[in-house]
Amino acid sequence: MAMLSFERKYRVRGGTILGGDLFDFWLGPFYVGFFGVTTAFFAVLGTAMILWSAAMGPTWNLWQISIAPPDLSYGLRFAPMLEGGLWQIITVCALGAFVSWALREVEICRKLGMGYHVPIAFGFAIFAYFTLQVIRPVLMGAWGNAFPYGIYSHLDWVSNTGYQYLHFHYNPAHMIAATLFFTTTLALSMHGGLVLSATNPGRGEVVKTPEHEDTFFRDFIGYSVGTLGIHRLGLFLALAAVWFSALCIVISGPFWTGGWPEWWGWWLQMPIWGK
Ligand code: UQ1
Repeated sequence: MAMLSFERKYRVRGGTILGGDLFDFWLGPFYVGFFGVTTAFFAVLGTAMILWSAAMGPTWNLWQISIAPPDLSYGLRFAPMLEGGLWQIITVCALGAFVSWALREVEICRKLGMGYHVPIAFGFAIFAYFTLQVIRPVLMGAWGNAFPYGIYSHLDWVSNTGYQYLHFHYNPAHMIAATLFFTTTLALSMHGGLVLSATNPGRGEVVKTPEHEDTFFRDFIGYSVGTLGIHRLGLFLALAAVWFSALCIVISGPFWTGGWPEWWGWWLQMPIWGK
């Protein structure tokens, strides 16, 4: 189906989940929608708060600007604007924009009669952010446990938080997350390489089929996961990586306060070692 007739068929009103016909139109190629407007609202307001906070100093050096959460002494209360209140508003705006963006994806899926895989995948990313900035700080009793908004400062937060548990690589959920991230890149590099090898066979050669792709892996390792299967596997690996990342940080503090190397005591104390 040519693109123009495809668009005439599918680029129609309806399928919205809130607001009915309100903002149910396109701006050039972009769908607007009720949630496009709420995304813009939260993004503009949040960005304005970031600029306000940056303007309060002490630096305009892009690498050094940092907007910190309230001090631990504020607990879970609202803080004055320049003492973490701006961080709190920015966090609400960020979540408002992220969730709005996901719901706009849902509405586009509904218009097209597609599955919700893309918004669900994005939902995992939102969930990871929510875990770091809301769930874990609430479990620990203070917004001050969340990370600051700054290029270097958020990296320092990751480093400091890691060392707080002595050696974060001994965190079992961190181990699983890291393994899943590496396996995701392995799967995508194999998939990208395989598809390009089949579609770029060299001058004068005919483009190859999915049967060739299957056969390559059957010859190579005795197994092909299949052309649909590799995409299911890729989505699973990526989402599992994000899930275990969220898990590895939410258990650090709320459920394990010691160093992570120490957690492995259960293994060293197993009766099988004798004494
Ligand atoms: C694969 O088997 C396959 O099916 C033909 C693909 O589809 C194009 C792939 O991209 C990849 C990478 C594989 C190999 C993967 C495994 C897990 C055997």
